[in-house]
Amino acid sequence: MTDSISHELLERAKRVIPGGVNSPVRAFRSVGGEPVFVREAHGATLVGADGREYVDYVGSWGPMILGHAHPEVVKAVQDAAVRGTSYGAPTEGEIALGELIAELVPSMPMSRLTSSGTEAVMGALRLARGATGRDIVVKCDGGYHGGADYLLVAAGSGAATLGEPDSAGIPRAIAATTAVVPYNDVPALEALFAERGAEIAAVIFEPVAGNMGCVPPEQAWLDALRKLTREHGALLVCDEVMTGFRVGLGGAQARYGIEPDLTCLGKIVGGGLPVGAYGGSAELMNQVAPMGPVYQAGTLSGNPLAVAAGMKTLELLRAPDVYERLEVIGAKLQTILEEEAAGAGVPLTVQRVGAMLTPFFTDAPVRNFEDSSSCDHAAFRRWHAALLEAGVHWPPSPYEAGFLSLAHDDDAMAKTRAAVKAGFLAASQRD
Ligand code: KE4
Repeated sequence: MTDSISHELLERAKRVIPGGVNSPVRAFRSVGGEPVFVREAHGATLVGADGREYVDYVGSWGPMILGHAHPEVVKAVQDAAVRGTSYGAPTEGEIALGELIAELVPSMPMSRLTSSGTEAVMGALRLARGATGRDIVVKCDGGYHGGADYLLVAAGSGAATLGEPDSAGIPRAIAATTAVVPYNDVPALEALFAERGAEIAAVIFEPVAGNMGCVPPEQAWLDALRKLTREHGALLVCDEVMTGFRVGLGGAQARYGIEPDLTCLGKIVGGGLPVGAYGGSAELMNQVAPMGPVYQAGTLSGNPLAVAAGMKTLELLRAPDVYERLEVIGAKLQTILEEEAAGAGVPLTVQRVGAMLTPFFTDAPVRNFEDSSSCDHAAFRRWHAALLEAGVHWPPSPYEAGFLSLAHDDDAMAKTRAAVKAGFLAASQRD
């Protein structure tokens, strides 16, 4: 049990919320045990309901790259709140965020804000289908792009973690509009386009996979994605909800030189408040209502508090050397994991891109969802439980990535090394 107060809160929560959580992965179902109910968080530290402190690597699943409760972000939200929390009418702040997105992500000269990554992805793919007049969307096995019906097909993240790659409630006719290929698998992509290229509206992919664990893209894969979509008149949709502003100020597309037709953002772009965005050329985006026939809307889209948090977060990420510092911090954690696993004789492959990484309990590289699913998840479970016991809050799934922030200082790393040492000792002792 995590702590008695969290346990009591979980029992109370389960009476009014499915599983006691508002998002399945938070329930710890794939690692066992019970979640920590959070009282507050600051920097790299999470404070549980009983007051116990943890070094946090969930980071709200990516948004908290500056660290929790950054004082300048908090102030930006407070200053916005006293002017009103939502208007349902346009504001100058939304223009400023759209202009900043266009500056930082040149493939998005025009964008539409939403309240989640799921909505951003839904908007982008509806636009792709509307613009091409085609129905088929291609995704990767183990790729996760939020909760749209047609994307919960061989999904990663929560669905895979729960061992149910296909969700109940998805009509067969809807699932049939989605084709699935393994990540990093060029022959499979070529075969699919050879067979169905004329039907394909878009390929959506994570430019660094983060929902099968952290799996970097191979260059041949990136080249094939762009070449085949262009050849067959399909759109390339880059889902940067997780990687946007995480693996570089311009996202993964800047890091790897990807030229997408549409990009989806989320998480960091809202600085911890609900913001998603999708965007691309004006030619494409002006097909979205009210300018064109593709409808998409949202009561709280562009919410002034969320926009304030996002703007301040992106402004702070523009400071000099931010991503060099994040690279150093990420490398430090990777070294700790590799050294302590070796010391305990535990086979481990750490895959990292900047400030996101995953420890895979295997001695082989992980190139796709099948590789990720073949890792020793029982060892991960023992490792995760020992870390929590030792005061480190790691994402409760072997299919997720750990997220670092600028606040993960040497003190956090020292605490992490001690916890990780205990974790690999536990992992080495079979059930
Ligand atoms: P949201 O609707 O949860 O804001 O974004 C969906 C989404 C879209 N695309 C990618 C690449 C994503 O990683 C996500 C959401 N990520 C998960 C964590 N892997 C969110 C955590 C959760 O579901 O609670």
